[in-house]
Amino acid sequence: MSASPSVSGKASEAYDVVVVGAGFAGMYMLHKLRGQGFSARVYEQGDGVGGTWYWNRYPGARCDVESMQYSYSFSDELQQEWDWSERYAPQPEILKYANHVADRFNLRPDIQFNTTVERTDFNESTNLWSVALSDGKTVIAKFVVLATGCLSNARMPEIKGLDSFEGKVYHTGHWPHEAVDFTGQRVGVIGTGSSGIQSVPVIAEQASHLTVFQRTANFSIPARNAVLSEEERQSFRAKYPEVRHFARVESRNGIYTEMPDRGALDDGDNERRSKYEARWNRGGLTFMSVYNNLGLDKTANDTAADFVREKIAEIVEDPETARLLQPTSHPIGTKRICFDTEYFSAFNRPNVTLVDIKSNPIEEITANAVRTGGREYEVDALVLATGFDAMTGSVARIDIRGRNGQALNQKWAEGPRTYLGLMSAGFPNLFVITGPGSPSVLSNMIVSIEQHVDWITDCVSYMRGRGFEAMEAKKDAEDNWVAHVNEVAYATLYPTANSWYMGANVPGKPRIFMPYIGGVGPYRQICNEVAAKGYEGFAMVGTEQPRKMAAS
Ligand code: NA7
Repeated sequence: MSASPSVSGKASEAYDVVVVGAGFAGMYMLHKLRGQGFSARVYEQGDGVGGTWYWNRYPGARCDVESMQYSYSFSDELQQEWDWSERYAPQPEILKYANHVADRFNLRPDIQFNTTVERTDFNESTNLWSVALSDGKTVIAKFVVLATGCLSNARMPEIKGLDSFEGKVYHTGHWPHEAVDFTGQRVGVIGTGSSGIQSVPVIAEQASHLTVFQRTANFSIPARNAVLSEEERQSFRAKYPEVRHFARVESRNGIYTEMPDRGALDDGDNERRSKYEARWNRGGLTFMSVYNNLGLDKTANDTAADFVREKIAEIVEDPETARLLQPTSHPIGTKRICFDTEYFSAFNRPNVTLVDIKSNPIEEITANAVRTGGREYEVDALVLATGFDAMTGSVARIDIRGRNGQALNQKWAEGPRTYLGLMSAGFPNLFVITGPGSPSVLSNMIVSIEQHVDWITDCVSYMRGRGFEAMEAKKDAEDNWVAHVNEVAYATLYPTANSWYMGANVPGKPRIFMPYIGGVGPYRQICNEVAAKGYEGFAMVGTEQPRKMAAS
């Protein structure tokens, strides 16, 4: 790896760009930077690529965006040659795809695995970052890109006695690489978000008994997963130009689907019901886009929520279990809606019990049981499907020091502050991919990742071409953006839910609606306009003059 002329001579290793993480964001970032002649090095804490799909190996793990869309678009050869086997790809297949991409584009030589970035400091006199690694080395970089993922910091719940449990404890977000077989075991699952909802039906088939500990009932729509035929793949591939264009430019969530043109209350009861029924039967993520106001108007939202609650009551045979499974704590869609395969019907099995830990919180975990409501539920193994310190958790694990030695964790103590979700004032040349303040987790992540990577690459190429040494978000631009992110969020129902979007799942985390809800298409347009105006809202450091960096 040759260091670029602009950063060489400062340390044993120096790069134009250090990228943190080798998930889908880090891999594409590396590919794109190399294509522009930048020297780049990726550090990845795991021993393989894939990011969230490397860690989340729990039973039933599957993407909730259709596989033909949850895939890179930057290479037409890649999207034409890869055969997705199912409508929603299972985790092992997505991980195989990530490995295929790493091999196909020869990314591995520039990725250092089993290495955590522990600390990074900005040097104001040289405008360079020093990056301290878990292997004891420090490398120098002009730019640091945090491709650390939004759902990669698995969160252990604080439950009394958890350490004293003598059986095996698994977190869905940190699942072992070898297969886990629960056959003949009494298993307890704590948590009923997407990970719990996907894993429960699979574990129920193996376990002698499964006890599901539910704090908050969740809305879930049938995924209607199915094998993809060659004809289906071919017809989708043929329309890729249209699909990708729509997802990037026109959509709100990075997904190719119909755009609703009316609100839920514009239809009569029968018409509305038949539309919900059709979406329920179609399955998947488009349920919420049957109408254009489900995320905005509580009365409209109630019509969709009531429909799903009725469905749950129809599926679940025991009325008390059905009642507990019917979500009432939040409007539908304001916590990430789930997609399942036989989740609710799993509770009709004689070997599955639902325990309400909202009314009776877990008192203690003992050596072999979970105690709640004065009763002990004996289990041989515990599955913690308790989620993540989402969006900011993985960034917070790195000690990032910007101007004047300021810690990013300190700056973000009251909640993340960014301009466009891409940069934070006081931290020059430090980019975040799909960070807080960008559409991120409210979108098809790969669409948003590609947009950020392309924008960042254009930006550093622009700086190289003009000889700028550093770039930094201006404070007023950041303040305005944070205000805008809040304004659009609070015009919706989303902030009314105690969701991980709000940081509400982590005790003590500030309650801020973190992603940008303004939509993928409008957000891209804003980013493009900022760039077209010479990176409006960013301060460039250094005199504008053509200078050479690597390969320029
Ligand atoms: P989520 O969606 O954050 O779900 C976590 C679940 O665990 C949720 O039901 C929580 O209840 C529950 N939880 C968390 N902490 C506790 C404690 N201490 N005690 C009991 N129950 C607890 O994480 P997932 O991994 O399922 O999904 C994350 C995203 O991945 C998902 O949205 C998709 O985008 C993919 P709560 O709701 O907080 O009451």
